[in-house]
Parts: sequence; structure tokens; C-alpha cells
Amino acid sequence: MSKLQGTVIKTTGSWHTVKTDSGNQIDCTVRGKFRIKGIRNTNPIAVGDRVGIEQNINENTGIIVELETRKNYIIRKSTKLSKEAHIIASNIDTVFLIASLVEPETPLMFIDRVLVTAEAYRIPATILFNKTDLLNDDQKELAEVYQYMYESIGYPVLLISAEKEINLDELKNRMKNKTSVFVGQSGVGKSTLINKLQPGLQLKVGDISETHMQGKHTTTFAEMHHLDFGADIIDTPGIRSFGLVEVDKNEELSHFFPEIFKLSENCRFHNCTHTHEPGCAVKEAVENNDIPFTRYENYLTIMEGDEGDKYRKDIYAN
Ligand SMILES: Nc1nc2c(ncn2[C@@H]2O[C@H](COP(=O)(O)OP(=O)(O)OP(=O)(O)O)[C@@H](O)[C@H]2O)c(=O)[nH]1
Ligand SMILES: [Mg+2]
Ligand SMILES: [Zn+2]
Repeated sequence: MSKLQGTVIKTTGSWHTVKTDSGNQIDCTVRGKFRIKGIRNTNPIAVGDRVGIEQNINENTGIIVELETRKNYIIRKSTKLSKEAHIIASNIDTVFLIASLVEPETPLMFIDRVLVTAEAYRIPATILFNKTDLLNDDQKELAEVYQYMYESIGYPVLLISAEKEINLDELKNRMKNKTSVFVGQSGVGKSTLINKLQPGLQLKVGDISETHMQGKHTTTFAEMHHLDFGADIIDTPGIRSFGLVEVDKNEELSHFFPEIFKLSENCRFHNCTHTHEPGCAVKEAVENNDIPFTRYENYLTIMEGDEGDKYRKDIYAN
């Protein structure tokens, strides 16, 4: 037995692949319980975790015996009403949210939920609208409207095409010297994009179901890949909906909508929830189009909670 430190680059059920600081890959099981206070997470170890392992030299396997405190993590509820949570990735420098206007269409609600999570853990987020090669003129215009909307809030947006390799150099610049994670629905092109960024990687990609215009959940486990231009990227399985964890809705939610938070100091009541209160600067800004209506709508929907979601299914159409 020898003791080593490393980073988890892949987890498949009870086995975790750890890349040691000297560059070896060792498949490990876990000893002991690693829990986050107050959360029931289904996976004790996530891709990105820094761990200490005891290696069994003879078998090139090991045991994870130590988990370093996570700098941050992206987490979601396992299902919408579940109390259990799943850590998608940890210790990340930036989140790339991959969206698409077609095949499949990403609801703005999905985007906003991911952004709230990124804000909650103070991880910078960039939105990538992929598949721009498939857009007609009206859709292109819509993509630009969304780009303007999110950029005016402060989130960088790139309109890209993995297929036609449009704007990928700009993406590379933003990924360089960082550990990033790609999140998004199934079929938006996360794995395709990584294959284009590093030809030869040959990650499995799926096609889009003709009947539902959805992906087929081709990537089944998160995995970190090192790219030769100097970036680490975590590819993740597509997610259908993004359940929020650890956000106290009444108290904190508005902190995670930067444009709402900025205006809330002008509200008459310091604990204004921007729903029913008189003298609310946020509602006024929505009426004046200074805050995008869809953002405010989505704020309200999240505020209503997962029970309330049932009555606003249209926003989730997915
Ligand atoms: N036209 C076009 N098709 C694309 C583009 N990017 C990806 N695709 C196609 O979209 C389909 C799904 O791509 P994947 O890379 O498997 O999507 P994913 O996001 O990894 O999906 P999951 O692993 O299921 O989460 C494939 O048929 C790709 O060829 C693009 O920019 N333009
Ligand atoms: Mg994939
Ligand atoms: Zn208010």
C-alpha cells in the first residue's frame, strides 16, 4: 500500500477513476462515508474531487480514503420532488451551459435554473447556443435577442456550431488553463463539441429522436478530459430538468438573479420578495422592460416551488 493524492476523472457507480498527481490512472473504490452537511447526496464522490487514495500496487487499484474540501460544486436534485441530490461535478472554474434553439429546444427556464445554481456557488457561467447552422433567419434573430438579453445581465454568450466549427477558437480561449464543465440537455451537442475541440478523443455521440426532437442520453457518466490546448473539460450526461438544491427560496433566490438583486435595494421593503409588495422597484423595472420578462417569470416560478411547477407545465415543455 502506498498513499497518493489525485483528482477523480470518472465515476461509474461504485468505481472511481483517479488520476494521480504523477499522471497515473487508478480505479478506486471508496472507504468511509463522505457526506455534505444537510444534503443527502446519492454520489459520495464526484468528478473533480481531490482525493487521497491508498494504492494496491499489485492490482493497480486503490481505495479512496480522504476527500479534500470542495472549492465548489454543481448539484441538482435527482428528481424534481426528491430530497436526494446528485453532485454533477466539483472544483470547477467555469460552467458552460450548452443550449440550442432547435433539436432539442432548450427552455429558458432550464437556462435560468442552471444560472441560479452557478450563482449560488459563485461559479462563472457562459451560455453557448449550439447548432446555429440549423437556424433559419427568424431563429437566428431570436438567438441574437437571447444573446443580448443574457449579456446585458452579465453572462457571456457565444453562438456556435460544433458541426460547422463556428466560433470554436473563441470558446477555446475561454477554456484555456481552466477546468470547465459542460452541462445541458441530452442531444444539445456537449460530446460533439469536445470531439471537435480535441480531434481523436472519439467520445460517443448520439442522434436526435425524430419523433421527440430529443437526445438519447448517450453520455451516461461524467468524465473529465484533458485537452491538448491546455484545458480540462468535464463532459456530463444530459439532464431533463434541473432541480435546485440548497437555495432558500424566500430569503435568497433574488440574490441569484443578478439583475433583480441589483434593483432590490430600491424596493420599499428591505425583505421584499418582488411578488406582491407595494413600492417594488423590481416589478416596476419589469414593466419598463428593464428586467427581461422571461427572467422575472422564471423567478416567480422557482419561487412558487416545485409544487407550484405543476401548474405551469408549459414553461417546462421539454
Ligand atoms: N447540425 C448540428 N448538429 C449537431 C451540432 N452539434 C451536435 N450535433 C448533433 O447533435 C446530436 C447529439 O450530439 P451529442 O454530442 O451526442 O449530444 P450530447 O449533448 O453529448 O448528448 P448526451 O450525451 O445525450 O447528453 C448528434 O447527432 C450531433 O451530430 C451542431 O452544431 N450542428
Ligand atoms: Mg454526450
Ligand atoms: Zn421588490
